[in-house]
Amino acid sequence: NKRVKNKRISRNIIIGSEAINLPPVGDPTRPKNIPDDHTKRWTVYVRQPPGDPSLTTWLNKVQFKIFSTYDNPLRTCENPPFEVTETGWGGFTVDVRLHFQPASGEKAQYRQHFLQLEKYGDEKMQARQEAEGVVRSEFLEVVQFNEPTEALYEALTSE
Ligand code: SLL
Repeated sequence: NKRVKNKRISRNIIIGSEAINLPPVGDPTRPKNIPDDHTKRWTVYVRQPPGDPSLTTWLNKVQFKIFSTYDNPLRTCENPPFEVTETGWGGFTVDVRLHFQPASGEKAQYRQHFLQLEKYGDEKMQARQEAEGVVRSEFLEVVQFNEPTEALYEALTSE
């Protein structure tokens, strides 16, 4: 696995979450089998920015470590969509582990994402979250490969 000297390649990903309110207990449209204290449905995700080349050229697998009281809190996504959907009542920090294609020889990289469930930001932002019925929180993350293997370099520069 020879490495390409003096080269650095970066790719962008979006790490984000979306949360919506669940219908209250007693509402006939509330999904069944959800604990009474859960007020939100949320999704945490890793996505490619619009217009970017395919993530899976270099990204092999994503693990999301969610709050320890959930069943099987280490959730593994071997294929897109790289996301986890759950219900709950409170926000917490999700550990996001990015695993790269084996030919890349790269070690996993770690990121964190705070699962924002409540409206946030200035008045205008909160008004939009209210109108859309969704609280979304997204960050652009840069993933850098320093002196990538020849295989990874090939894959990334031929796309
Ligand atoms: C706190 N940081 O300590 C927060 C923890 C945990 C939220 C929030 C339900 C989990 C489940 C849920 O929303 N937990 O049903 O297992 O206040």
